Amino acid sequence: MATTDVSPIAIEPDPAADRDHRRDFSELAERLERGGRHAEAAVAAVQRFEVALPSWALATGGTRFGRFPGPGEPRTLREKMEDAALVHRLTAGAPRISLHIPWDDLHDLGEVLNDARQLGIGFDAVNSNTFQDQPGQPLSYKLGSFGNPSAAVRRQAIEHHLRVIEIGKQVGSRALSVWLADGSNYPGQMSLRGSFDRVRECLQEVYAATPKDWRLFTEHKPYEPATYATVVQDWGSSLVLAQSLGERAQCLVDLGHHLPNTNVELIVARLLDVGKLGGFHFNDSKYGDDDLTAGSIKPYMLFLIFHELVLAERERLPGFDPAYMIDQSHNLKDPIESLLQTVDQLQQAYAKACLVDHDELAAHQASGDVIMAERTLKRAYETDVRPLVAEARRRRGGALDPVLAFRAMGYRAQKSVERPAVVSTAKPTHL
Ligand SMILES: [Mn+2]
Repeated sequence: MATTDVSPIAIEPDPAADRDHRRDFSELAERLERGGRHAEAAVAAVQRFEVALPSWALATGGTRFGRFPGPGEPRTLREKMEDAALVHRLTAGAPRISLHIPWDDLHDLGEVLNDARQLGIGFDAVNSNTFQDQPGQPLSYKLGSFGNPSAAVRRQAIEHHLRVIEIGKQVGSRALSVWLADGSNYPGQMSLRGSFDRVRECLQEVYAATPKDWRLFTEHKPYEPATYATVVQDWGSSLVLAQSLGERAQCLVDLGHHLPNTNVELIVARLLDVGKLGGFHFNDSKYGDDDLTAGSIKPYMLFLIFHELVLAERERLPGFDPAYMIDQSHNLKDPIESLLQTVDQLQQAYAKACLVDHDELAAHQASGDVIMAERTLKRAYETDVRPLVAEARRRRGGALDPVLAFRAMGYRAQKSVERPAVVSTAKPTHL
């Protein structure tokens, strides 16, 4: 899954914007230098940052009340990959797409691989789906998949995962992400321990079928669709699963999959501590699993999460290799614009975290200076790093301002002509 700088899509040069940028960046670099911090190290870090795009986020999402697609949306996996390639071209930070099976049409894998090669797009983790019944499927997941009391339903769910692994092998994936909707809506509906044991048992079989260089990610979620007791409802349950499966099983933290006010950076720290942080599904939420743009509601939390990640990177924690992916539902925004905005927000949060003076912070922590310790973090967080991330993108051939560059190139208008028929696929997007 080598990174490839993409494609023949041209970004129109804007000499005035370029001149302003160079001035802004050199002023920022100079100001940071005066405070003993170094812009170049942060630029280099942002240049290395990569996040995967989920195939389902390239078209408009929706709620159970409705879906309002826009013109020129991708109708096929090829078209989704075209859009993903553009997001990478403009942000220089999103070189891979994450497939969802069976939402993505993979009947001609040779063609899919050929398209991906042409577009310079790689494949990230593969995602299974046992939270919906598929056409022609003999047994229903209404009462769960791996946690279902019926052995036949569990077998069907396992077979699906084995197929997903086979597809993943062929496209060069290195991870399987499993999110289970299993749970109950009413007390007494299912055995709380029995359902968890069944899930663990099924996952053990799936884990054993993954190649030895793959990771298996389990993702927790407190509620929805199960409103009373989700089987993998919290990071504790996810951790128990990962620990009982083996070394290659790790926990995925979907930022929106937490109850309001949960301290997610603390969860990240705990998972890092036991070597079980697999990666992230980036998004944001105000109330619950709102699937909003990362950084749109709680940017300080996003920064504090990246702070934990930068610390782990600096300390070279054994096995630290987080997989980054976006998992959002774009119900109102143009999906491409929202993804451009998201990658930019992630680049900014990472850049800010790279600007924390760790020696200073450690000294304030050791002497118990609460005010100065917090100020050290806030000084990094409050730095306007926009010129810094723009510079990182520029050096990798991306755009200074991805959203403005996207609007200037008229891509959506062109696609509205090329992609006239909007396929109505009102699929749930809250993985
Ligand atoms: Mn997710």
